[in-house]
Amino acid sequence: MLFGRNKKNPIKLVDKGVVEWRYTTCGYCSTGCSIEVGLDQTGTAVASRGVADADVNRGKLCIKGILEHELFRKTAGRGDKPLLRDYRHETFREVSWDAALDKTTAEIKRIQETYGRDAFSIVSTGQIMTEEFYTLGKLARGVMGTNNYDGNTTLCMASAASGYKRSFGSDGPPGCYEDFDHTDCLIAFGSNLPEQHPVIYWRLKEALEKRKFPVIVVDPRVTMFAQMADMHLAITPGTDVVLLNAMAHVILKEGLHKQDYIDAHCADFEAFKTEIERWDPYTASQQCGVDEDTIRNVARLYAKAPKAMSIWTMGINQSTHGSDGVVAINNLNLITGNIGKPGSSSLSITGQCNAMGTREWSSCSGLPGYRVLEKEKDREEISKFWNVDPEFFPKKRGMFMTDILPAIETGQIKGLWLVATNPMTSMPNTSRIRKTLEKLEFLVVQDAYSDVETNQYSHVFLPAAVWAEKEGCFTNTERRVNLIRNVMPPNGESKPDLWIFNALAKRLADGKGPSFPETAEAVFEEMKVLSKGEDRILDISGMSYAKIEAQRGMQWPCREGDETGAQRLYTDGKFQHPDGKAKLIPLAFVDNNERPDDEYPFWLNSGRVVEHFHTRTRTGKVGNANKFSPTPYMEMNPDAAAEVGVSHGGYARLTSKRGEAVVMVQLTQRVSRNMVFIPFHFHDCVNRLTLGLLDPHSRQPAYKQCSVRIEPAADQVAAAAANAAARAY
Ligand SMILES: Nc1nc2c(c(=O)[nH]1)N[C@H]1C(S)=C(S)[C@@H](COP(=O)(O)OP(=O)(O)OC[C@H]3O[C@@H](n4cnc5c(=O)[nH]c(N)nc54)[C@H](O)[C@@H]3O)O[C@H]1N2
Ligand SMILES: Nc1nc2c(c(=O)[nH]1)N[C@H]1C(S)=C(S)[C@@H](COP(=O)(O)OP(=O)(O)OC[C@H]3O[C@@H](n4cnc5c(=O)[nH]c(N)nc54)[C@H](O)[C@@H]3O)O[C@H]1N2
Ligand code: SF4
Ligand SMILES: [Mo]
Repeated sequence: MLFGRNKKNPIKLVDKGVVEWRYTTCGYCSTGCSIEVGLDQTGTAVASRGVADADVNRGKLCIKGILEHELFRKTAGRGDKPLLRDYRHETFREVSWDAALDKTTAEIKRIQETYGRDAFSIVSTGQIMTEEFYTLGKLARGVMGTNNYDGNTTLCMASAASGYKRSFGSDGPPGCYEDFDHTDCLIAFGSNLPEQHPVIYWRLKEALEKRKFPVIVVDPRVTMFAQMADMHLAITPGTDVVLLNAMAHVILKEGLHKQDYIDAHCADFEAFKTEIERWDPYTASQQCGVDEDTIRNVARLYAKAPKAMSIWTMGINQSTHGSDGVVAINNLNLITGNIGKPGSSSLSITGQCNAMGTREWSSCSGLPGYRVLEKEKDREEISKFWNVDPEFFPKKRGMFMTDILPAIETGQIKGLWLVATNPMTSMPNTSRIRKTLEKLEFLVVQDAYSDVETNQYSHVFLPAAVWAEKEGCFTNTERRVNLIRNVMPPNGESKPDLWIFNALAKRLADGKGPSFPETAEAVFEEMKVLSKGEDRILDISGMSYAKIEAQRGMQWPCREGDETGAQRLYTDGKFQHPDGKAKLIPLAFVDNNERPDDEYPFWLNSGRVVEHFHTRTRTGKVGNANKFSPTPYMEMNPDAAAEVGVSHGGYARLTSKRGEAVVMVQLTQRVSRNMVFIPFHFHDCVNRLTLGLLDPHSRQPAYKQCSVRIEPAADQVAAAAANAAARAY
């Protein structure tokens, strides 16, 4: 055996016959790992490996990345031909690209001419390339002129973007992963890093191996992250703002704040202080479920650490106080002077591989390059650059995704184009979404997979190339722009999203208006021009595809002539509000969640598992990922299960005010007696139950807070029947 005899090289990897490695970036989560895909002699993709000299992942990948080349296999459900049907319940017929695009163009024109430009709406994603986002934005705002254009990032990062803008005057996470190597205290709110961003977690663990500092995890559930933390604060769902206000109270009361930093760089301290007076730890503990001593202890730890940082993900964003939660985290970091220094940050861990790219360049919430519709100067600049009349742009952003769908119910919106998002599984209260989609006069679905649930309701399906079947950039959590080189040709007749946008632009623009470059690199060069400027933080003009690949990703801002990008924002304490200061924003708290009661006694919490990505259009087909988690299940506390009579490995029916779902029961102490947790990856499952009240600032749904009743379901057959019945209403 090799073992023992060859201690220096004990592991022998299987030789897969790779003759060439091609450079890309992972297309799942926002960590932004650099990947090389190995091709064998026949040109088949046979392996994926982490790129050793990439700063983000340093050779590492998680299970999804390691198996990512399997996406290039021809699998059932992968879209390979454009499909069309004239009536919703008719079967699809395969058609040529011309026929599918002509039909789409005709329907967009008909709907806009009949009901007005805004009656046709577009919902995109965080999972296509930045160049594609920019092109879609140009088409939506500069050619079609619909104001009801948004992305699924409203389900994901909207609260972070909104909170950053409110506090700092601009979106953009100010920190980076390297901050772990410098910080003296880290607090994580509603983030399960080991499962959802495994390689960021690995970076944190590496830092901790070299230098010990306290890690505090705030999460109602004992996650993998909570298990490794020094302190776990099992907060009452939806009350992070209360905890953060109380921490600020302790810090101000005990004089642990940095008055110099506040005086020099923050506005509205007095108003903030007045609100914070009310939030003594005792009062707060009654609401947030964290005892007052722990609140004091954590506040002191954080404020006394020479450098402290906060990270957060969906436990904060997906709440009716999502935007306020982000602001509260920013407040904490501002009063303790923890912004823009190594190890000091307010770092939102983003979600999808290119959730940042859409925020930066898609024009969903405004105009490209962090420009807004509300500013005349921004409208003028873009109208000149795109060759459109400035009056063509609306002066205010239109509806968010979570308002677009209800507007279909009320008849304001008649046509919808979905690009790389699957609301039939991912939106709250999916039985309502089903009825909503049925009301549309025209639905076009542009997706890499034709078996995506939303496609059941479409008139036209446009098959898109996936991941490295095309070329372009993603921006990760630490503002790093990284490159996906084209590794394989698109599957079947599917086309890169950029090609599809350009083909529709040609038809819709009739030769007028903006020009649409054909290659991703040409689009990137155009974006660079728009990004340039002393006062623009999102400057990418110093980058090029060649430089990005050579450096394995570059962070913005990277100004013309810069060799590398900047690691952090606001290092000089100058913020993006007109007065150059950050705002300290007082936060009142209104408890408006649906809460457990006698009829629905359990909190329903939802989220993710490591081996699946979202609605499983991709990981559901990667055998070794799916095998780990093939069945819809719920985590339930054993004592609670005994009370309601459900058993480990058995089935249970959950009922909320919205609907029902049946899942397998997994007993665990990870959840408390009055809470269950269900991964949202499965269709007809947790989102049949969720309420999804919206945050008033970001319009993001509160996926993580609602209440349910639980009862045993006889067996799997009964469960299947119940599910089918549920589907019928
Ligand atoms: N494997 C895998 N990785 C992914 C994804 C995936 O689908 N699969 N998706 C990517 C995307 S788009 C995203 S947005 C991220 C999401 O990444 P995360 O946000 O880390 O993942 P979630 O499991 O959705 O939620 C995180 C935690 O929030 C907690 N939580 C619930 N309510 C509250 C609350 O009121 N307060 C606090 N403090 N915590 C609460 C939950 O218990 C849960 O453990 O993951 C990205 N990475
Ligand atoms: N209950 C509950 N629900 C949730 C959440 C939760 O925590 N709990 N989390 C929410 C969050 S944070 C998010 S981000 C959303 C995600 O929700 P969705 O965006 O609806 O889910 P995905 O499955 O990622 O859908 C992306 C689609 O894009 C397709 N696709 C992939 N690559 C390409 C490409 O290159 N081109 C094209 N055209 N298509 C492509 C995929 O096949 C897939 O159908 O779910 C939200 N829903
Ligand atoms: S950590 Fe995220 S980016 Fe890295 S390999 Fe895994 S899914 Fe891909
Ligand atoms: Mo997300």
